[in-house]
Amino acid sequence: DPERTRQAAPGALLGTLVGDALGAPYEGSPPTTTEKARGRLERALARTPRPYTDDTQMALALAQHLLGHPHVDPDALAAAFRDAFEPWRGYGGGMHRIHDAWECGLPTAQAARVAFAEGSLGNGAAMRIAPIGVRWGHDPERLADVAARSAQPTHVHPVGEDGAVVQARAVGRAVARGGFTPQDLAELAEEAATDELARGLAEAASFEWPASLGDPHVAIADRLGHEVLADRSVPTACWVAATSADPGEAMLRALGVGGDTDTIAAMAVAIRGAADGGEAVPGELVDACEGSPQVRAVADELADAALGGDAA
Ligand code: F2R
Ligand code: MG
Ligand code: MG
Ligand code: MG
Repeated sequence: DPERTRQAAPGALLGTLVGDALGAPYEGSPPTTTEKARGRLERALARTPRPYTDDTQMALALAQHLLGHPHVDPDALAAAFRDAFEPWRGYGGGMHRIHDAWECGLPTAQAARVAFAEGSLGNGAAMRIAPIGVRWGHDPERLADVAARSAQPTHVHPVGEDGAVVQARAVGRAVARGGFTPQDLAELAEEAATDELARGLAEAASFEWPASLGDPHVAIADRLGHEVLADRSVPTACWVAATSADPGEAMLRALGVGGDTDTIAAMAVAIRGAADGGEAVPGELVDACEGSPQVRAVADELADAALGGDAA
């Protein structure tokens, strides 16, 4: 459905931006109640524009790359990440070392192992993946293949790569179906390549929390995780997306879960935004973020590319 892709593209990319920029002040915060999460959001909105961080910077670079390389070329993508890199955007420690290795001319595959010999299992390849969900949401098999390739410059650890594939599949499902529910969590668990992601998603799919116990945020952070590792944040973001009625609620829930707040919010609001469309992402949140016109423009270009056919 072309109209769905046109709506989903800005939803997914603006969702990444809003979650990142409004979650960033609370990266590293403990989980809290919904009421206090509302306070976190109000304080973020009180001083604008909110700068985006590495999550959006890399998503923008990946989106631009996809326009010229729809199936992803890891060497060219590494060069795009290198050129976009601004060190003050809050990158992970391993990313600074990989960037230096690129600057020193190390081949992509070697640079990907300079920080951690087995590769990074951080959520950095997942946090930036929404453009691939938009571009390939109509073709799940190709989507998984392209998502895995997009992780190669920075996240060659199987868990880091699988986190990226799972998050791409989640956005892709939301793009293709215009919805995202707990049933999707169970299906994503079955498709996961690693035990770590499969376990986290299965736990997310079966998580039950009686309303009488109050907000689930502490229990979610404990059981599913809210840390920087892919298997401790991607299932959490998928759970937030599946249990929120709209992108605004996903933003609040992610602020409540805390921990790697910018990244969990970026991933959760991207999925919810893809499912509900760009119009469903509150304008007040979008307008508060640095770079929203640029993100909107590249989302439209990506939708054009996705609708242009698979031959590209
Ligand atoms: N890094 C942050 N936030 C904290 C630092 C910000 C700082 N205060 C500042 O302002 O500069 N946020 C961003 O990083 C996350 C994405 O990380 P990515 O791209 O995966 O990076 P990295 O370094 O590869 O992995 C992150 C950490 O995970 C641990 N780790 C990864 N692989 C490991 C391995 N094989 N063995 C052991 N540990 C591993 C390390 O602690 C890494 O540093 C997002 O939250 C983004 O917002
Ligand atoms: Mg960040
Ligand atoms: Mg190519
Ligand atoms: Mg983060």
